[in-house]
Amino acid sequence: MDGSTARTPNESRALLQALYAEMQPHSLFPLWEVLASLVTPTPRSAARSHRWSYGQARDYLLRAGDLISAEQAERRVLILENPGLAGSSAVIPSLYAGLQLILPGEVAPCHRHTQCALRFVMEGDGAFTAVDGEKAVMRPFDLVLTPNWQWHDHGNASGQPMIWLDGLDIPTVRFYEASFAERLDAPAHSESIPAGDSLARYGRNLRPMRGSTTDRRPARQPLFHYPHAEWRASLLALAAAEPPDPHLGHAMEFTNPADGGPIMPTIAAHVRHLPAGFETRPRQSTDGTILVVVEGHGTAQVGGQDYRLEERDVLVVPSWQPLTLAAGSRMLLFGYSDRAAQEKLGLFREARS
Ligand code: 1HN
Repeated sequence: MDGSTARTPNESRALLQALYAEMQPHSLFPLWEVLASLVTPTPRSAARSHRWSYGQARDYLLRAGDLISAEQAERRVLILENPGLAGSSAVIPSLYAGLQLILPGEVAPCHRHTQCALRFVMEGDGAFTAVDGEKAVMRPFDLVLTPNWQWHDHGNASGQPMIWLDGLDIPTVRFYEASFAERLDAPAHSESIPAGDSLARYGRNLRPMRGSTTDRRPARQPLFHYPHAEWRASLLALAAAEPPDPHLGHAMEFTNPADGGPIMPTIAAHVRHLPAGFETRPRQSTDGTILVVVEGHGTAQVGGQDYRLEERDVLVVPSWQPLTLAAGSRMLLFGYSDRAAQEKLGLFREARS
């Protein structure tokens, strides 16, 4: 029966509202009311762009250092929570960022979990992260990975505090409801492998001969330390050899030597060089990105918002917000994003104007 022609628009609306009210207790809802917000023509991130001043965050972190030990806290970290994602502990919807402090003599106890982590050293020299019992001695602006389900503990036998940026895929793992974690009975894993062993074996375009008994790291994640001295030398050599890409500057990705792909299944990382005075053209990409200023100063514009950038400041650029960077002096930047996961899912896109 065609009743609709006989009804006024108001009557139809009232009947629909009554229908929705009846269905709701049975967990049934009309798609046509929400379709446009579910399937948007372009990405609409709830995340906002934001810059954390390193100096300010550092002061709060050192105050926390007076009040709670790394061992008590398990990890003494200030979360960099996106102001558009309150309560989520997320810096972009898929990833987490935090600043971790480990004071001289402290130990952060050994545990493992299904979340992947990277550490990017902001200051201090000589503390370590041990991954499955192998120490990586950390220097400023080194990148260290703790891949999914590998035992890791941190210690600081140096005389100075160490602070690093933690990047994890916590919100991604939460989304998939796939979080598992356990503590080791001992505070630290036994030191079963000499420090620097994996870097020597897998970090120089070599690896132990296949089938040899010395090929001991997990086949898919053999390398977990990417020293600043090495990535900086590569980036500056690239910068000396050719003009910068108009949208990126000189940019190099960190790769996993096992397959040439991104460093971990969910997280990709890269570094950039911008010559003094260089301004990038606007670029949008679907991967929400966390940028750290390693050297120099400049400005960023993200979706029309302007930010000043000083050494060690952290900037978050949400999905699809146009980014331009202008270098006041020669700038080196480190960045990580969810591009690794997006590429696997066939979602990654970029637009250059
Ligand atoms: C973690 O394991 C570390 O190992 C740091 O240093 C931050 C945040 C959430 C969950 C695990 C670390 C973390 C974390």
